Amino acid sequence: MTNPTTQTIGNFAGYTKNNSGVLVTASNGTLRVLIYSSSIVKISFTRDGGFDDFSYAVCEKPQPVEFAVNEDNNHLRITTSRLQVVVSKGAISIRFESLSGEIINEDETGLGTAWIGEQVTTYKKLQEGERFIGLGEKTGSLDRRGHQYQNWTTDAYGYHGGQDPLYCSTPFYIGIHHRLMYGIYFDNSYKSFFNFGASNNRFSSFSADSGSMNYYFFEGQTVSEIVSHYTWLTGRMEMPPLWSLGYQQCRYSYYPDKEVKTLAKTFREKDIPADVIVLDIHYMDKYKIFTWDPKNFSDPKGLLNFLTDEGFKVVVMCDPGIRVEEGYPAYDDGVQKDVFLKYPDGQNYSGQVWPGWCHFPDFTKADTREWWKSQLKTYTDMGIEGFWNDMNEIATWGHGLPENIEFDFDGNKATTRKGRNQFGFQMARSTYEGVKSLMNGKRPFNLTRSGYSGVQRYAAVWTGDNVSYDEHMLLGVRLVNSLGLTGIAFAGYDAGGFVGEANPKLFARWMSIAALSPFFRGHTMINTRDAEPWSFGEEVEQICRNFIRFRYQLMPYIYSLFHQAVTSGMPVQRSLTLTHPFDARVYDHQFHNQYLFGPNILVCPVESNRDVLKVFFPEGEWYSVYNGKKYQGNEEVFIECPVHRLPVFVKSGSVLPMKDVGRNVHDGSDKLVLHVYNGNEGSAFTLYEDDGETFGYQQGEHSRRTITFDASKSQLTLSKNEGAYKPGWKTVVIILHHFSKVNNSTQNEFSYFTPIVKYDPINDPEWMGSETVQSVELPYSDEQIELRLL
Ligand code: MIG
Repeated sequence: MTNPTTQTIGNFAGYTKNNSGVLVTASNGTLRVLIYSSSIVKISFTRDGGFDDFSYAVCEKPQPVEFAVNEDNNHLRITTSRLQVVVSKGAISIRFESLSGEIINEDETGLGTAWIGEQVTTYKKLQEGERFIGLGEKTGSLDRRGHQYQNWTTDAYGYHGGQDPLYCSTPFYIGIHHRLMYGIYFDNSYKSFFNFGASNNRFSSFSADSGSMNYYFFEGQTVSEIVSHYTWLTGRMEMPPLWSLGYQQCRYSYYPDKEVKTLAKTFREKDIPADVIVLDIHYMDKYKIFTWDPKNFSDPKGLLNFLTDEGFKVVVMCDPGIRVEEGYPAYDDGVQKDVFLKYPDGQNYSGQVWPGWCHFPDFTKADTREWWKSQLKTYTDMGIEGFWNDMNEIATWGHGLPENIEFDFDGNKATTRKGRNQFGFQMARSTYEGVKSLMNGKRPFNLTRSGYSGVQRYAAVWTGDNVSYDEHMLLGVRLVNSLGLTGIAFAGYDAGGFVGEANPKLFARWMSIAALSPFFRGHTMINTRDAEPWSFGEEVEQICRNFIRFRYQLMPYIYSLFHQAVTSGMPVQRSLTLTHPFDARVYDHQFHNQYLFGPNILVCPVESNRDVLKVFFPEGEWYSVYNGKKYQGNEEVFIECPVHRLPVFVKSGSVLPMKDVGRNVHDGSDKLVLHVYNGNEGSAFTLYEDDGETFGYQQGEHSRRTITFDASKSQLTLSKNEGAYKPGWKTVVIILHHFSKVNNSTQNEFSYFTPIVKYDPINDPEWMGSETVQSVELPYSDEQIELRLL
């Protein structure tokens, strides 16, 4: 046996064209170019003539699109209406060009795609000034240039700011240079490696331990277009239940049931809106999934009824490990139905985790998914609608999952080496598909810790066991920004931090930021101090109340943002690279935590102990949410940010659809509240509504209305209701910021927030601030509604 050295498919020998692309034969292998759409091309290399096209991530096929193939002495050129793929004759090398011939991305000549033994790598030329974003749940800077990463799903308890890998593997990134950009999705679930010019000045590369070189190249003019292409290919989320967008209260763990009830009551007594109480592992009997602790949760149905009456939903912990114990129904039934992961000799694999020695369902097997569903029925029968998939990296004591465990892979047999990265994804899928089919048309909420590209179709993702300190809070923001760029719009972090304990200021700041994130949940580790909104004193309680209430006011806006994620894959929490990819300031570490919450709200996360922050305002004008103060865009400005005033700004010319707050997301009044922020540029926003709980919206049971502010005519229009759903609003309240008096308007002092009881006006006279606004009330109707604002 010789030591493996680098091997390629060699030199161009010839090609054939077919309906969906081109097959290029080379001296030592084959290159296949498949056209998925005019902007999406799949590139595959093989040494032996075989292509492995099985993929859990990809859910689309090549579309019938026009493309031309031309040949000259040196190149083969495949042209769609958006893109040219140029294959060099001689040593195979690929270049992607725009129609006008600009190089968007190209193989590094001389390196190309190559194997060393089983390991396969594609090397791309590092372009001048090239930046890299995405790759999902990866620590570090927004711009990944100069760094390398690994995809290998890992239980990363208490991870640090530079740790890699974490829980999710999503091998998709976006490259940006010279006012050009592209996306690459490497469809290979072996342990994979990305190098963005780390320790070299020649190439960026992606590589896997084994398996095929299959990658998808996405052309696009904007980052959102590329994210939309990627989520077309790997799928998008369905509408989540509205309640899951409310505040979720978690801890490891609330027990016994009496404590859960007290918790629920306290939210109501304190007038802090909340929708969910999460039951972590202690609800189970000795950590065994599908059971209830007979002492601490003796009457689960009674508890659920109580919580339902209080307006709460419940999310339950779902661990994959099934305790090896005869007489435990899930175990007996699982053994009988043969659903577990196995060693090559057919023995079920056992690993140790909370319940003791466990077997693990092979979620890559259809029968196992069906079995998992039959087990979950015990929850859905009780009326539980929320599910939390944890420990699915797979996490076991010892962190040494053997590599020879066999996965069914839906008939494509694989080992841990290929299966591990897919385990969490397929568990999330099994849970989602299972409970969805059991819930009679109601939408489940599903949360997962581990996942792979495409997991957005089945679950929200949270960033696991973060740590209670300021830098970790900001890291969480960047992780969610990056998950959004990687197709996972419904993501969040443990507000307050999981490991360790927050101090009052940190907790307040964390809750303020998290209130403006897609998935909003407070959580903390076992044996830590209480971490509820009221656990840190009266002032912190009021700050938490203020920001939780602000989120609830914004719910019509937030829900509409989720609908954008459903239709186009657009993230809810938006890295500024989505709108300003070529602006160097966006990547500057001073500003790289900033994001847009939807198109119109700029959030500037900042450490809890800082009172002043330099903020980068993108172009346009921006208004403080506290006092309406106006800031010019395209500037960097120092902003005061005492702990009760996270820097948050609204874009001029925009309209925020809002509502009054009740105890949960479904509560409130029958007033639709439109906040209009004056500006020279107008805006349009689609207000999306539906019943919030069924899949009827997929059959037209929704309401869509475009809210347009036409700045030149100073006119606000709410277009006629489209769709079969009729929202229950009776009144439209229009609140005009920075407008002079309009017909029939009343003028008043306004604030989204309520004063802090113990607030010290001497040290900070602008405790929260307020502004003078005009308001107008109109009757709501399904017909077009117009208001002149002159
Ligand atoms: O070994 O269920 O990340 O959120 O509270 C720890 C207990 C298992 C890890 C999760 C965390 C959860 C905890 N779980």
